[in-house]
Order: sequence, then C-alpha cells, then structure tokens
Amino acid sequence: MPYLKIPKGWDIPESHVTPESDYMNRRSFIKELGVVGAGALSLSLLSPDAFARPKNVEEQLAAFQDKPLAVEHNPQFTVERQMTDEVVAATYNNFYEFSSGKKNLWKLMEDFETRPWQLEIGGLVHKPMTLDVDDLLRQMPLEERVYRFRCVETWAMVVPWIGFPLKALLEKVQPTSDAKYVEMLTFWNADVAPQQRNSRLPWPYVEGLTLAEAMNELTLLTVGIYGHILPPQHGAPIRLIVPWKYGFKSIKSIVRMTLTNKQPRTFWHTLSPREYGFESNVNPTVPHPRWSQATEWMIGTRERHPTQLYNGYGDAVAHLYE
Ligand SMILES: Nc1nc2c(c(=O)[nH]1)N[C@H]1C(S)=C(S)[C@@H](COP(=O)(O)O)O[C@H]1N2
Ligand SMILES: [Mo]
Repeated sequence: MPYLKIPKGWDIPESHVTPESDYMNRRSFIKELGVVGAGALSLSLLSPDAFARPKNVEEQLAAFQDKPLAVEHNPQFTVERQMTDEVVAATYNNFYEFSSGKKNLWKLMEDFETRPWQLEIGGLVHKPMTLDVDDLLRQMPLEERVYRFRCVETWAMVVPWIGFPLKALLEKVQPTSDAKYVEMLTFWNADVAPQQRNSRLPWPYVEGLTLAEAMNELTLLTVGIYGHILPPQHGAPIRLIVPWKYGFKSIKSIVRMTLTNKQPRTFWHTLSPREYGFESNVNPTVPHPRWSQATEWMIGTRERHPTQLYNGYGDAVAHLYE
C-alpha cells in the first residue's frame, strides 16, 4: 500500500535492543525510584527521533522500554486477571486511519510524528487552552492504572496504562454551566494517515462523552502503557481510555476537545447508527446486531470469560445511568 516514507538516516545500535523479559525488572527499578519530579522528564527522553527504525515489533518496543516513565502504580486500579503480554497488545490494534488490519499497525505507523503535538480545548469553557503534550506530561499527576479493556468485536485485554484523570484537565479549562458533552477529535491529515483518503468513512474520527462521564474518576487521558510513552499504534501521543465502554469510545491521537451542549456526531455512530450507539457501555445482555456480547476472549491466550456489565466497573459508574 502507498505510504509516505521520510528518510531519516535510521540505524539500529545494538544497545537499544533489549529482551522483552526485561520489562518486569525495569518496573521494579521504576518503583524503587519512586515518583520522580517534573524536572526529571527531559524532552530528549521522549523524542521519537531518538528511536531507531526497528526490524520487528520487539525492537520497536525495546526502544520505548529503554526510556521508562517514572510513574507510580495506583493500587486502586488492579485487575485479578493475568496482564496481556506487551507484544500481543502492540500487534492487535484498531487504528482505521492507517489500516483496517490489526497486526501491522506498528510498521505502517513508523513515520507517524507525535512530537511536537498540541492539544486544544475550547467550546463552552471559561478558559480555552492549547497545551503541548510534553508540558502535560510534566505538569499533570501521572499514574499507572491496570484496566480491563473490551472491544465491541469481543476481544479483550488487561494492560497498564499511564495517564491522568480527564477531570484534572477539565477543571483547568472550567466548563460553563451550559456544557453537557465533551467532543474529542483525532488529527486529520491524509498525507500522514492514508486511510483518511477512504471517503466511505466519515473522517475525522470523533468521539464524545457526557460531561458526567468525562468527569468520572475512571476516565483517563492516557500518554503511556507498560511503563513508557505510548507507541504510535496505541494512539500516541495522547488518547482517551474509558474502561467501562466499548473500545471505540477510547479515541486515539487526540488534537482537540470541545465542550458542547449537543451530543457529538461520533465516527462509528455516523457510519452505522444501528450498530454503534453514543453511550456504548459494555453490556452482556445487549447483543451487537451481528453477534452476541455475552462472552469475550483475551488476546494472546484466547481464554473466554463472561462479559461483565460495565466491563466490571459498575461500582464506579452505574450511578451515571440510573
Ligand atoms: N482515532 C482512532 N481511535 C480509535 C480507533 C480508531 O480506529 N481511530 N479504534 C478504536 C477501537 S475500535 C479500539 S478497540 C481501540 C483500540 O486501542 P488499542 O489499539 O490501543 O488496543 O482504539 C479505539 N480508538
Ligand atoms: Mo474496538
């Protein structure tokens, strides 16, 4: 398929290649370090230019693992189920801007530039802002949370995200009393993401939450995974994670949030309103028109489990829907 190649003089120093099993060792190292202050996050550590062009996904991930984010795990957010293997999670992705295939996104996105990156927040707010993602990384209270994650296609995973509650950002911009929804938008540039030339899909990718959902403690603006910044295929440099909703609500590579009083016209809902609702809470008793949602299967192990209402997060969110 056609893909924009930007020659960069890539080389792969052997020192960047570390085995996947080092992840656990690094995590304990991060824990010993404790929370490192804001100043410790240097831009050069985060620059994707520091990464060599990888031969395979293990090499891609090793370059990220070599630059860990020093963030503490929040013990409130752990999952009984076994954590999904990092390589498995990084090779089973949905990112329709680049492809409708799942396995190869890391490769198709090699030249995706995620720095510098601005996030704009406006609409019905008292203090509209444009923020640089690296400033957010330095300023916001980052933490690690292990969440269940459930795609509407019935696959599921358990992964450690790094991020901060969206609430913390909304409090900065101060929604007005008229604001009822948060609309979120992915970048729109077909030179970068070739599938955005596919006119059968309603680009750009838009998602949204009610303001109450956006302010919920579980709603995480996410900048990292498995102890390091997000690799492109997971929605770098900043994406949403709403663990009680189907995965398509967790919009990737966000450039703008707009507070509105109208329900946003979301991407999948626009494409197929019967199949993809605005609310889209995980619910075993509401089948997709083409398949059951009663069970889910874990990527990697293929273990099957019963689907849980609100993906198991009812204690935190059920009150929103009463
Ligand atoms: N911009 C954008 N965001 C997106 C998607 C997409 O195609 N484009 N896919 C969604 C779907 S269907 C899922 S299941 C999750 C997948 O996230 P992951 O690849 O990190 O597992 O991203 C969601 N966010
Ligand atoms: Mo999905």
